[in-house]
Amino acid sequence: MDDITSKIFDGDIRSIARMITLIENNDSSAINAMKEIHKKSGNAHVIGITGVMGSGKSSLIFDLAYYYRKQGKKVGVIAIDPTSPFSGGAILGDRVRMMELATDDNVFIRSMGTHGMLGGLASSVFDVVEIFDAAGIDIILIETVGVGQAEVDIVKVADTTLVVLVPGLGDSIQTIKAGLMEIADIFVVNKSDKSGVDQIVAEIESMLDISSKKDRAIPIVKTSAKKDIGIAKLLEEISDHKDYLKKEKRLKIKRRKRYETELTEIIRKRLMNLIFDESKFKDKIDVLIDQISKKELDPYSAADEILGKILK
Ligand SMILES: Nc1nc2c(ncn2[C@@H]2O[C@H](COP(=O)(O)OP(=O)(O)O)[C@@H](O)[C@H]2O)c(=O)[nH]1
Ligand SMILES: [Mg+2]
Repeated sequence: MDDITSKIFDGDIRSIARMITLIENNDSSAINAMKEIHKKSGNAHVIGITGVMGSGKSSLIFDLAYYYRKQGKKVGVIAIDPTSPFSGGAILGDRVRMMELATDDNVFIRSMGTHGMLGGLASSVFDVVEIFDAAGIDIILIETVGVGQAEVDIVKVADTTLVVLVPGLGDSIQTIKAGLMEIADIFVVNKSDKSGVDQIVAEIESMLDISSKKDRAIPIVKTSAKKDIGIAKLLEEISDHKDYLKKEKRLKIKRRKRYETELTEIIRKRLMNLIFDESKFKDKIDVLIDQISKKELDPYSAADEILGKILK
C-alpha cells in the first residue's frame, strides 16, 4: 500500500485508478492509506458542474479540460452520471478534442455510478477528490446528474459551482428549482449558438435582483460548447471566483463545510454497517414485506419489529 501511495503522489494514473477502486470496495488498507493522502491534499480547485440533462455539462467539461491543459494544468474529471459519455476511463465520442484528451496522461477521468449514495452524492466522491488532489491534479471537474439531490449537494464538495442553463426551456427559470438557482457561483448559459439566449440571461438577471443580496455579483457567462465560444471567459470567471474565495478565509470556511459533510457521512455509513446488516435480516424482512403487502402489518410497525431486534 505504501508503494501505491507514493506512486499516487507521483501522479501515476494506474495507481490512482486502483486506489479509487479499492476505496469504493471499502478496502481497509486503502482506507488506512487515506491518512497520508489527506495530508497531501488541499491544493486542487474543485469545480462542480450541474444543470438539467442535455444542457451540455459533459461537452463543457471537455472544453474546460482542453483549455486547462493548454495552461499546463493537470485535470481530473469525476462524472456522477451513468449516462455520461465518460466511461471506465475511456472517452466516447467523435470530437477530435475528446480523442486528444483520452490519450493525455495528465487528464484523469472517473465515472461513478449512483451506487452507495448517501443523500445525493456518492460518499466516495470525497475520497476521489482527495486522491486526485494528492496526485497533483490542479483542476477537478465534477459533473452531477441533472436531477435530484446530487445537484444541490455538489456545493458541499465543490469550491466553485457552475449552474448550466440553456435557451428554450419554455418558462425556463420558473421551472428550475429555487435550490438550484441559489447554489450558483457562476451561471453558464450554454448553447448560445441557439436563439433565446438574451431572454434567459434577462430572466437570470431579474431573478438575481430579487434574490437575497450577496456580497459578490454572480456572473452570467454565455457559452457554446459546440462552437467553442465563451470558454476562455468562463475560465476567467472561475479563476476570479477562486481569488474571491481566497480572501477573508472564505475558502477555509468552504473546506471546513466539506470536511464536516464527509465526516458525518462516514460516521453515518459506519454506524449503519455496524448495527444493520441487511443480509442477517433478509428472511425476517421477507416475511414482514409479505405481511405489509397483505395489509396485515404497516411499514412502521414492521420497522419497529426489526429495530427491536437490533437494539435488543
Ligand atoms: N447547439 C449546441 N448543442 C450543444 C452545445 N453543447 C452541447 N450540445 C449538445 O447537447 C447535447 C447534450 O450535451 P451533453 O454535454 O451530453 O449534456 P449533459 O447531459 O448536460 O452532459 C449533445 O448532443 C451536445 O452535442 C452547444 O453549445 N450548442
Ligand atoms: Mg453529461
